[in-house]
Amino acid sequence: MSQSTLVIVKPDGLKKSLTGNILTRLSETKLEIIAAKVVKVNRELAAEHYRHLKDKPFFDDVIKYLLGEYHDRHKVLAMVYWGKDAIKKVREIAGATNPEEADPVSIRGAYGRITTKGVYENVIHASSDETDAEREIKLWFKPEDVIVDVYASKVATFKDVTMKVWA
Ligand code: IDP
Ligand code: MG
Repeated sequence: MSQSTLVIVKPDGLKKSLTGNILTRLSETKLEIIAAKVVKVNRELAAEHYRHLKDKPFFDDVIKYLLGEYHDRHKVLAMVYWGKDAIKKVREIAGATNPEEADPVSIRGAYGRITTKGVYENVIHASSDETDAEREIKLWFKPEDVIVDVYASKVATFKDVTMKVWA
């Protein structure tokens, strides 16, 4: 069954110039990229993305990490991968959450680390199930950013919408 999954190259991945290596590893899945953008993450987006962790002792660290505060790289690369069993295939190549326990040939096993402060710098995010994938993709992307209609959308007209346009 075709699925979509959100992949994020986190700030450590960008700082360490790992984007090319990560995309090469992910291409082993033969999945299609159907959306991609560089995002300057704000606190609201990070907190909503990690809302399932809000009661964890490491919640503040994980927010700071995604915001780029530990890497002086205030950006991430967000992508949607699409195809058969996309969620499982990407999670397998990503590896376990704890980079020290992850398979050494997985992305997290090869490139991740736990800092002396205890932050899991595990290089990428990958959605863990279909419910999370839908919630996360709708959080990070607008319907027109995703070139396959993976979720229902509608046309809405707003009065007095202000937006930035090219000068
Ligand atoms: P996942 O990213 O493998 O889906 P989640 O449990 O959803 O794992 O946690 C989200 C992120 O929070 C992880 O990728 C990692 O950066 C961080 N994290 C999770 N568990 C811990 C922990 O026990 N200590 C420190 N950071 C953690
Ligand atoms: Mg998760």
